[in-house]
Amino acid sequence: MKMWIKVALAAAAMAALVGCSSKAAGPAEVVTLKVEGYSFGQKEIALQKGKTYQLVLDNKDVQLHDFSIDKIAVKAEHANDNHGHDMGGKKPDLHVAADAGKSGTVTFTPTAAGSYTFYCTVDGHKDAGMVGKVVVK
Ligand SMILES: [Cu+2]
Repeated sequence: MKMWIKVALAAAAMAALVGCSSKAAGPAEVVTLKVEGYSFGQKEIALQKGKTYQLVLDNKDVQLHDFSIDKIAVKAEHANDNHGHDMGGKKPDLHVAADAGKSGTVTFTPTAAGSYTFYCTVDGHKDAGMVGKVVVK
């Protein structure tokens, strides 16, 4: 009986901790960008300067795609990892790739307001429509 109560209390404490940590430790706002075929789920993404975002590239397609911005001022770790592909020889400031049926994540904080073009660096994909705009205010 006592054991049961302990378990219940532990569970309650865990729930409280989880509830807390998601608020305290995670100022990052999750932005999910879906990819289906040669198309991003959103053509425009509005962000706030100084705020931290976790961008999730959710690739529902049958081939690798990425999200790239050539020039953007961001504070981030591994923002321009090549994720194992060559990015068409480019070195974008912000980049995340996702294999077919997988998702990729990059966490970053935009540090300057402006309008930035995002696109997929895989050959031909930008021309096929994989392009959009990030607006930082
Ligand atoms: Cu693509």
